[in-house]
Amino acid sequence: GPVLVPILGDQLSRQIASIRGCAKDDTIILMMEVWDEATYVKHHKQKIALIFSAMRHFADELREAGWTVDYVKLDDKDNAGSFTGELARAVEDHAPRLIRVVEAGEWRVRQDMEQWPDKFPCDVQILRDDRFICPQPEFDEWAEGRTELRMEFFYREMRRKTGLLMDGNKPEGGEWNYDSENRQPPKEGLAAPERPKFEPDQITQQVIELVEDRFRDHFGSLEKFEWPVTREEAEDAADAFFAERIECFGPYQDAMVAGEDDLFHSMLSTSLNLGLLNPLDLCHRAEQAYRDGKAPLNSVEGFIRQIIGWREYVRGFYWNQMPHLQTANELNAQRGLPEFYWTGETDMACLADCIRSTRDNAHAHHIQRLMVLGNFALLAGIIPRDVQDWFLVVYADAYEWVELPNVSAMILYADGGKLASKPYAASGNYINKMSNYCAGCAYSPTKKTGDGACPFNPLYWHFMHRHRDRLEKNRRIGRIYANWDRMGSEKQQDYLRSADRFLDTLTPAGSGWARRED
Ligand code: FAD
Ligand code: DLZ
Ligand code: SF4
Repeated sequence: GPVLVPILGDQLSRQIASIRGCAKDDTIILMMEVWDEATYVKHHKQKIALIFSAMRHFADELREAGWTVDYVKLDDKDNAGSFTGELARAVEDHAPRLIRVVEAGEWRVRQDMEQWPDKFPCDVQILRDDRFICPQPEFDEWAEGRTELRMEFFYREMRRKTGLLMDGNKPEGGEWNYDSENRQPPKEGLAAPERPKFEPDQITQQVIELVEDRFRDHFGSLEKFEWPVTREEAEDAADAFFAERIECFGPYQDAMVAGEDDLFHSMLSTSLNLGLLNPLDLCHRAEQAYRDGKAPLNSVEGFIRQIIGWREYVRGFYWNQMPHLQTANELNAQRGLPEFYWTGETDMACLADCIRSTRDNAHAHHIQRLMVLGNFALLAGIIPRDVQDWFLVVYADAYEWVELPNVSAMILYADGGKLASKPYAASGNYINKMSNYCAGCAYSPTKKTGDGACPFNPLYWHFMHRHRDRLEKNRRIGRIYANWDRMGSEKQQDYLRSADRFLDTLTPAGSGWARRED
């Protein structure tokens, strides 16, 4: 029999290890739209449409290049509904001598995959996903014996390993990290050049109809579907970023402007995670822009750090810390996710705008996820599992390997500080400084307590107060307790009462938003 090569929805590259080295006349590529994957959480409608459309386009690309593709659509009559079920059908149909597959990106799917050798009567080869720059054994070795895993040190190793922005064995420009130059608040009227929008073609339109029909009760809008769905479109999106936006990417990386949904961000995460773009290629292009004098070092270093630093690092961290990362709750957060995360109905202008963008675009940029949506969940003490589900559902770029470390470890400190040196807790002052949200808000960022005070202000002190035992020992945060103690008990009680009063107004989300009830 032939070689059977299953290609999962986030492995859409002709350079993927499972295809490399196969012969076209001796290989059947299997791609499967399955109900289990589309519903293990109730993904944003755009996320499902994006993945199915990109899969269908990739199957066409493979066929045009002469490959044989067995493509199972969601509505095919005999669709078994799961990867393992569909593989069983394909084994029956094609009697392969070998199943050759690249390891799944997520724990859930990898558990299934590891059963395949026992389930099927042929050899099964599970290959490393070499789109990532750091193989897992290398990460595990780096992590071994360290109690705190800090991205910065890992990142330097990756710079040396890839040679990106290196000047011999020194970092380009003398510093490894130019983050201090990447914190400019938005100036009045800050807006970015419009990025290319990709009109849905016939394949995408069909998929959109399928999603409207079969996933009607999932979160999110399909009205504005503009994602790149092919390698060509993704390359166009990257071209536009390197031509028009990378220059300001660095300085305004942490800025937020109401209604300006992507500012100078690359908007390439969906294409990267699907496999339409290669991370190392993008970094080389960024470096070239710097070498050609088209982009400043702080922008280029910042972009490269997000990719060979953060992106590689969270993936290594995920596999290093699973499965307990999924259940970690070191701060013992017990409050259910507020309903407004789904409905957007809140008087807090910053949260309302981030949720609106999330609903309309299946996207919010990093600082919105971290310092608005994430910061609120941290301060309000939302159950990690609820927050994880939300982030996994709502973003078109969300896969558990990248979502979970960012949510559990980065924003919620639920791992007790293995990843982050301190919780990213901030009051309204930070959001006011880095955005124009507060001008249009019912609350005042400068009012500390009582009616009309920005809820982030009392929540911040409520959080610090309730976790004093743990955080006081932290060198990077302990100092703030001197401020707290100086306030005196009347002021302190004022803060705590204001926070409690606000927390009492939160309506927890009903069940059924993130997970199916049946
Ligand atoms: P840019 O700002 O242009 O950054 C360039 C690239 O760097 C991104 O495309 C991405 O691949 C990478 N990157 C940047 N920050 C991170 C990071 N913290 N972790 C991993 N990669 C990073 N990113 C996802 O791809 N999927 C997720 O599910 C996801 N969940 C997140 C949840 C939270 C709570 C937070 C704080 C961040 C999350 N991120 C996630 C990281 C980041 O917010 C997105 O990658 C980014 O907003 C995507 O937009 P962009 O392509 O314009 O990014
Ligand atoms: C996210 C997703 C969805 C919604 N649907 C599918 C699908 O039907 N078929 C598929 O191959 N992949 C899908 N995916 C992406 C997978 O969940 C992704 O490949 C996992 O990360 C594998 O670990
Ligand atoms: Fe957000 Fe507070 Fe500013 Fe309102 S005042 S936009 S709630 S930070």
